[in-house]
Amino acid sequence: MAYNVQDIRAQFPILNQKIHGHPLVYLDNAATSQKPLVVINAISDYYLNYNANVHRGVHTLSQRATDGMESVREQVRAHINAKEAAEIIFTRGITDSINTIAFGLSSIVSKGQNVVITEMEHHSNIVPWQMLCERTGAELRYFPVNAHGELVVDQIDTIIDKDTAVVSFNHISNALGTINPVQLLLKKAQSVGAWTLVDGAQSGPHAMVDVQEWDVDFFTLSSHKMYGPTGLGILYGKRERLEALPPYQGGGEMIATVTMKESSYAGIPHKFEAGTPHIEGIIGFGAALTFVNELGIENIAAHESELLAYAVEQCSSIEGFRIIGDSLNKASVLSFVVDGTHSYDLGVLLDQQGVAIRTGQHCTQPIMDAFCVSGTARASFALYNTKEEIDLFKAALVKAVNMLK
Ligand code: 7TS
Repeated sequence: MAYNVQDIRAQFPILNQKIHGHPLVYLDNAATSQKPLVVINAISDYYLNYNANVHRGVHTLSQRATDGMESVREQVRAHINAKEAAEIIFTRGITDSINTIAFGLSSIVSKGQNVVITEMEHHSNIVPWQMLCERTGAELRYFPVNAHGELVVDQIDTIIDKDTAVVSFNHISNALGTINPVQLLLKKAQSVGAWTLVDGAQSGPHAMVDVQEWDVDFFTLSSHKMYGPTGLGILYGKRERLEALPPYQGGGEMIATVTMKESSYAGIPHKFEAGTPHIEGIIGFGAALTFVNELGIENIAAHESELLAYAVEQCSSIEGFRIIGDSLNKASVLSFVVDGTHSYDLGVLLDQQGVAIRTGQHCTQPIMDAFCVSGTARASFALYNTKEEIDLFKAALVKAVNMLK
């Protein structure tokens, strides 16, 4: 199927509006993507026709809702090639997924061991590990980043050693766009028997991942960055790893038996899904996955790479324009500063011209510090963006810079 961006845009009515009198140019996709009609319709179909709680009722609506939710679990399994659907846990988001694992490892990681992350992690892949290290006395280590925004892996044999308990890092950086050498890091981590986690927040919408090929222990995705609803994350875990961890939260539906004295827990995935799940979100995410897969993630990635190359070419002529993170291997994130301006001011002036970008630290303060910037302006491209929008973005940026200098 030919990639027809105008047909695709017709699926996203939100894009067809004016902001401050200008056509909306939405370039904040790394924060959250817009939702196509098929997702919105799937959610409204759920509420119009089969809203009920899941795994609880014998009645027909509850059965339909349960079947709908469980069919998405199977869809996600197939999407990332997990061995079984029980290895797919529905969480509240990437943050919730990582906290679930970091909490669960509290009684497994101990003093004398270390936890390895990277300098380009989102705070949600830093703070839970710092908290784990505080609880256990383990040491937190990280891979530094070079001037191109790539991981420096020369010291891999000293950073990951026989005492490494956990290695956790992102597949693609939200602040820089860098695509990390996942298999290199995983192989080393596996050679010392460490637990491994890959944060796929930014790769979900751009790259196909096969968790069995990677042989990773945990992999997490965000629905809302993949054209699905907010408030939903996917946590994949290998059966034996998930079974070895205690549940993160206690409550309904995660138990086998409860007496006034004690409780025993259900098997996976339910052990990690206490309480009523985000049923509408899961149903909507199923529709989002179908949408993305019908377009083809490779086709989407090729379209976005073209947009990134075009944006870089267009913006390079702006005086003082500096890209933060110019690895050759990167996804469609353009993080930049313009010397003599503040990213926040650029963001406000772009918004006044209809262009939505993100500014600031992107919840990645350590990598901002490493680049000695207080923050960046970030344009991130999605499957519905066009070269015409990049022309509007560039024109708006030039105008903003001229106003500020
Ligand atoms: N990890 C990465 C790599 C991310 O990009 C994000 C969100 C998260 C984790 C956290 O996801 P959450 O859904 O649990 O909040 N990143 C961004 C961003 O770049 N701008 O806003 C949110």
